[in-house]
Amino acid sequence: GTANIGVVGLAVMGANLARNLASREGNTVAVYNRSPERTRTLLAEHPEAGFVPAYSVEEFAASLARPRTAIIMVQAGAATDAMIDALVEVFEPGDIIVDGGNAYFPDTIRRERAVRETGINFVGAGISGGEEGALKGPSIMPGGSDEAWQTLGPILRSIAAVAEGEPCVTHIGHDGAGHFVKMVHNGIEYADMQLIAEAYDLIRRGTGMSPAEIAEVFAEWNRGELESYLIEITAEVLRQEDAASGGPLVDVILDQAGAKGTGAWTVQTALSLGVPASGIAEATFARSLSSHPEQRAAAAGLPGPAVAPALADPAAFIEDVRQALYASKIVAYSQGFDVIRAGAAEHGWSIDLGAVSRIWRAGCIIRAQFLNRIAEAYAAEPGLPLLLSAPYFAEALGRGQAAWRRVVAHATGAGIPAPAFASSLAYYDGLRAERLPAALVQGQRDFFGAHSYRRVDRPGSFHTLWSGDRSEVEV
Ligand code: NBP
Repeated sequence: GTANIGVVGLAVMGANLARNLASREGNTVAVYNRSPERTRTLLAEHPEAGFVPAYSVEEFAASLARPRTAIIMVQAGAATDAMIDALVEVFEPGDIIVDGGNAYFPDTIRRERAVRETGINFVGAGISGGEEGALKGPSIMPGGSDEAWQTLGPILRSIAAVAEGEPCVTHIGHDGAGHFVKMVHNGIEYADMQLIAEAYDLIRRGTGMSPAEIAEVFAEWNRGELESYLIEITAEVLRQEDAASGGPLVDVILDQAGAKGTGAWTVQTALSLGVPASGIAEATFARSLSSHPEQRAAAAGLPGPAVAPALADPAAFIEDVRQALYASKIVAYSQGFDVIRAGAAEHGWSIDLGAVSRIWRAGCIIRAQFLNRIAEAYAAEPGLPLLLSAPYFAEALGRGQAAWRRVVAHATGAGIPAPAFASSLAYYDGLRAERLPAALVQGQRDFFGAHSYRRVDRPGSFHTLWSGDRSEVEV
């Protein structure tokens, strides 16, 4: 075979990734798709790419130079399993199968274990950036073995997005580590989007500004510390007029947010790891709440505040919202990195958190200036136990916390839901509290379940004889 890399699955993501690969010096790309029409169309539309087409997996395997390296970009789930099985039949030990789809990381762990038995390398690689990223340069999060990374690294580096001269790809860790980190990326994306949506809602309902006027606010914010792709596209969406109604597009879009499951996976994973990823959870729940029209109709008549609080100074309020957004964003990212750290410990992955923040600076949906600050925090202290306690973030939170409180107070007073703002603030206050009412919870647990408690003044575990003479015994 003559091709150094192959792509299986030529729907929009696979076709774009194949074109990206073909456009890089030194690559010859073999392409295969279950139904031959897609392959023919891709070849017809992109003769410049010099693709080597295959119409069976046998032909595909024969077209690849050894060790064969193929990236699967088919529908996640059963289709991915089917393609892996088919490639395992025609590949040989030392070859590399990459799953670039959106797999759930436990599936990747399972597939890696099964494929490894055959001597073939299996790499689950999270690829972020959507269609455009696949074509022009995505952020890539590969797992799998060190051996596979030797071959795959240079190829992936050649097609990845570039941030400040560095390709946005790094070997995340073994087996499912790449898909795990991609999952958390999406969870953080949910939180970031929800925070921006809450900021918009608060400004709109607080000041009465139009979406087009609020677009200018976001455009302005995009020139400061909030600079990011999501803030940038928010301005674009808010500016958009609807041709049919002549009004803002955002006012005619049905207000029920969809989800493909990666936010829920992140929250489920965080729960089982015992990591309080409350910002991501609130963002995921906010989408669920929006998507229950029957419940929203049932609640529509429930009372809100009798008198809406007036805003004395709308411009000052907008600045408060900006600071609250930045503070809440710091919390969401800190929580996301905690999920990665806990997942790495649980699964035995050695994940460089600073490197993760660097490969998210370009190509992916959460790309932002802000990620440089995270990279700097981990560079200064690789073992940082809590991202938001790093000096830069601690200072920013200290600066923003008064505004954050005013915004959450206004939201609750006005009856405007701001679950991600409010829960992030509660998380911040919970962490910094000298004493938590967890002491009372422990007392309750000891009362009804004899679960025992520890004391602040001496070591050991203790139980109060609640149904006896209420003396304390050591257990
Ligand atoms: P789709 O997810 O729509 O899948 C279509 C592809 O899967 C076609 O090539 C189709 O072949 C193939 N396929 C199916 Br369906 N069942 C198959 C089977 N049993 N055996 C072999 N092939 C099968 O494509 P996509 O939207 O390009 O996404 C590809 C992957 O990338 C997915 O995992 C998706 O979740 C992920 N994705 C990522 C992003 C991102 O931003 N990172 C965006 C979009 C998608 P056919 O032509 O013969 O039907």
